[in-house]
Amino acid sequence: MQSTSPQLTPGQLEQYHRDGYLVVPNLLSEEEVDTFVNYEATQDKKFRESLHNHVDNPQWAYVAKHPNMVSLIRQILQSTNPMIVQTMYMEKWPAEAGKGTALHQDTHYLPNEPNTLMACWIAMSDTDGENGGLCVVPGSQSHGLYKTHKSTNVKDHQSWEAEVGMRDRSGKEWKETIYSFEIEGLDRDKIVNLEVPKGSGVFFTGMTIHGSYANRSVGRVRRAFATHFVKEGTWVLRSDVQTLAPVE
Ligand SMILES: O=C(O)CCC(=O)C(=O)O
Repeated sequence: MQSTSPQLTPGQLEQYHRDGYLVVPNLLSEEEVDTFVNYEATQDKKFRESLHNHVDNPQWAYVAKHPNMVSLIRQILQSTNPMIVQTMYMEKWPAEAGKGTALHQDTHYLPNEPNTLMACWIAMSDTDGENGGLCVVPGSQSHGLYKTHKSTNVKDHQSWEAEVGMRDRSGKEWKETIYSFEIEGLDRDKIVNLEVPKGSGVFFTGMTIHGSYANRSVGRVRRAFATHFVKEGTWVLRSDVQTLAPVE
């Protein structure tokens, strides 16, 4: 994908809305991915705990605002000015049996009104089921928010809990506990392991069930950069990520 304003075909858009996700090849070049990965290798890992590195770090902003991705986000959200909510860079090393993220819907983590949340997850190395690549449940975006419990598969998934502040449009504030959400009673046969090569991306809705498992490969690091977007005018309730960033 070389053009600065790539567009999805009607067939790709239909696929996105039907399945709740779409894999798009070659969003970033090999060189662009290597530049980011090499930069991150020099950084303290604590840096990755922030969800707002795209605001003041040029390397993170470069990926989060990449024109190939933003052009497709604009098209999917039918929005001239989509806004960035948060960014995450996730590395999973095989030697440490790097754990994954229990299967969830992003709306559990990022309630927003009206719900326009979506994500673009870019593979920063070759990824697949073996090295803990992204998996999705096609069509799951059409069934509302599923019930959850705290993740229980400790071999595969991180397990954590945190308290976050919430603020609604009227200024009312309260606290909520969020945790490693895991969908209750999920049929594992419905889970599809995606094979996403380095530089390619997966666009998915905030209601699409997705996650990942541990890296069980021999020597293949799984790297991914995820950016979460909403349409302009959307209210994100969590106060720690309420300040949205424009895409340019
Ligand atoms: O890559 C993963 O392990 C999970 C990513 C994820 O949950 C997300 O990007 O929203």
